[in-house]
Amino acid sequence: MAQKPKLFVTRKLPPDVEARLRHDYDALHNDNDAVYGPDDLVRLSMETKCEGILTCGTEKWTADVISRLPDHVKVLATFSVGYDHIDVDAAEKKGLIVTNTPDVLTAATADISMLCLLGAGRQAQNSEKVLREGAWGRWEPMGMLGVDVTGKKLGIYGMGRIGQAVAQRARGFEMEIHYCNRTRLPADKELGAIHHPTPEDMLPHCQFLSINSPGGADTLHFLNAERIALLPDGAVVANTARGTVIDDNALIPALQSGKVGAAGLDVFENEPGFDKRYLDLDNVFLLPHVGSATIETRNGMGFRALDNLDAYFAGKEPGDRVV
Ligand code: 8YV
Repeated sequence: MAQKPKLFVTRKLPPDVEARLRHDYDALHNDNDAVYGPDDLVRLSMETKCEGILTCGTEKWTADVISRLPDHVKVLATFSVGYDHIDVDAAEKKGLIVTNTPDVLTAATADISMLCLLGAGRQAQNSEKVLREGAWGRWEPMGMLGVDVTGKKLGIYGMGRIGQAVAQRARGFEMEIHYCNRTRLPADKELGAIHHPTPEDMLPHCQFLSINSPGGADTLHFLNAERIALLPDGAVVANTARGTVIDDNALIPALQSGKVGAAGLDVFENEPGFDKRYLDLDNVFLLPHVGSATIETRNGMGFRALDNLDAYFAGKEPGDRVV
């Protein structure tokens, strides 16, 4: 019987994914689910003599780590659609194939964008707190007031797969969809959404703003003080993309002043750390990066990553090759 390919799996994955891994690969698993630092990544790649690595967004594949990988490592499959944790230029230089997991988490992440828009808009965190703290005294005409989502203008920054799925959901709330993308979508994908070639053009329309762009250098601190100033007063901001897209030093004062009425944040710069000043604000709805956190979606991500690895080891082109 042919030898199973050697794989290094950096995190503990859902049981059905682990079962397929054990069936098809000679893999080093991470049963304790430790998060490996740069030296561990290099050492374990060497010790396992692996040809493939299955990683998550928690591992940082910097140019330094990639340059120190042994030459037998040929393919790095990430269990994520985002790949800002991988220096793709360094990977390309080393001839390392990188794959990701698009499509399978589009719906789950778009759902969480809507949850952030609704949660922040309706101040869900404060309502829940009142119940948890046993402080629900009486119904009040002016108590727990949020703002309507229905019928408002929603701007989507980053109209890729997830942005389009947010638009589809927001249409159910009768929102007027605006979007900012380098290229305009064809009519069958735009579905009446209003294209803005620049953020500066779109932001003044955004009673609600949903950030669905990739992370990385191109979008670093996109939502800065100058751009926040362009939003309508009291705008609601949701981010399920990457924390780096928001400059916390600009958003936090805007939330304090009420310039930004509320924010729903699922992602943060320097996760699992985050700017603790958010905790002092009652107009933020906070989640710990759960965009793709459903069992169906996490299975889909694992299977998609394995499909890519299976293709590579069968001598075929992986479907989701990034470099
Ligand atoms: C994941 C994500 O939870 O896929 C992505 O890019 O941000 C999340 O869905 C995480 O990165 C898993 O590795």
